[in-house]
Amino acid sequence: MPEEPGAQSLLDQVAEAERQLIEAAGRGRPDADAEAYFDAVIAADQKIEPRDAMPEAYRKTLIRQIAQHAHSEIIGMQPEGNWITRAPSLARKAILLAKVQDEAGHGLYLYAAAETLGADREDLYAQLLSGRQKYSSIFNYPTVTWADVGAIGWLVDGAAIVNQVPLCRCSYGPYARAMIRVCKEESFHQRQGFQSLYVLARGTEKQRAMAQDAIDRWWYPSLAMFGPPDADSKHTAQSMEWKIKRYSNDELRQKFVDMTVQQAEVLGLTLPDENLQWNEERGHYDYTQPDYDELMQVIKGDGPCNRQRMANRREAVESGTWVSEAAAAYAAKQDTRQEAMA
Ligand code: FAQ
Repeated sequence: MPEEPGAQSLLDQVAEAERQLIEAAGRGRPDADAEAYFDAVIAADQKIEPRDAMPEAYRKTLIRQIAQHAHSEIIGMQPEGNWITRAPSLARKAILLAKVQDEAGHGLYLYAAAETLGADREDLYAQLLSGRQKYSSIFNYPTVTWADVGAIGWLVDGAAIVNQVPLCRCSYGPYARAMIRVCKEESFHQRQGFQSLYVLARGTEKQRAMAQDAIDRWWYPSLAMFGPPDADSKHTAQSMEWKIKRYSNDELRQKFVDMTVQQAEVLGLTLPDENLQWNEERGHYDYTQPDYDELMQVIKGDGPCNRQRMANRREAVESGTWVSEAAAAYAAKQDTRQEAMA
């Protein structure tokens, strides 16, 4: 029981408060019981927080996934960034600028979440540049027309939301909390993509054809974003046991197909799959699987734009070094001034 502070001197009260804090920090989290504590938190659908003991493999899996996710957001700025100077109107340009800026923000929340696991941000950047850590396959495809920006918003952000909404319930607190804001913003991104394609689909014949061509090219790479089929997914079973992932790759892919077919009907555009058909028995649409050999090739670095994306990233780091050096020098100067004034 905590003691009443009444009769103690102030310093005694501080010492007692410190003792109680140490006792509380130890309570329920003794080293010997760390594994049982982790299992109990996962079983109770509670959150593991940075202060909690966790299996090393859980920590490593989270760093791998969160880092890959963060890199995807940062590299993902490139395909759409390609159209900022060529957006067809001031309004479209402002929307696209805001969207690309949001992706940078998502990258920052995610790098911060990885840091809570003990990862070093500079090290994560270095691993991206050396190719040891990956980013989503989808950002290795080119954006050749303006309609590709709409298709990315509708299909790529649409797939990202289907994948990421369950991550809001991920067992690791900082990742789950970051995902809540990310998902709200992705939802806006998806709608702007849909709206942009909706306008093109009701424009001239050329505009409609451009929108259809973009969907034809982005459909299968978007399906591949969900990862290899469950039978070949090496991490899914363990990640689901740890409640990092809540659904398998194939379950999420199916959810995305079911949702998107109906939206394509509203757009009045066609998804490029002759086998798309409602299956009454399964209660889902049947569809043609993406080419998983192509996915593996793209992941390995052999997609249409892998080299270009990495070269741009390297160039951005090199040409931006003077900015971060100047910012660090300015911050150090401010600290020195404040210390002198204190
Ligand atoms: N691309 O055993 P699994 C966005 C790798 S953000 C590249 O199934 P897991 C927003 C996988 O890492 C898009 N690699 O793995 C936006 C593993 O490799 P490793 C990014 C892939 O982790 C929109 C190996 O294959 N989203 O779009 C891919 O259980 C517009 C075996 O696979 C996330 O990162 C792939 N498509 O499941 C931004 C979401 N698929 O490390 C800008 C979080 C698989 O063993 C513009 N991540 N791999 O060498 C996840 O949900 C999961 O990590 C999966 C993969 C579902 C991606």
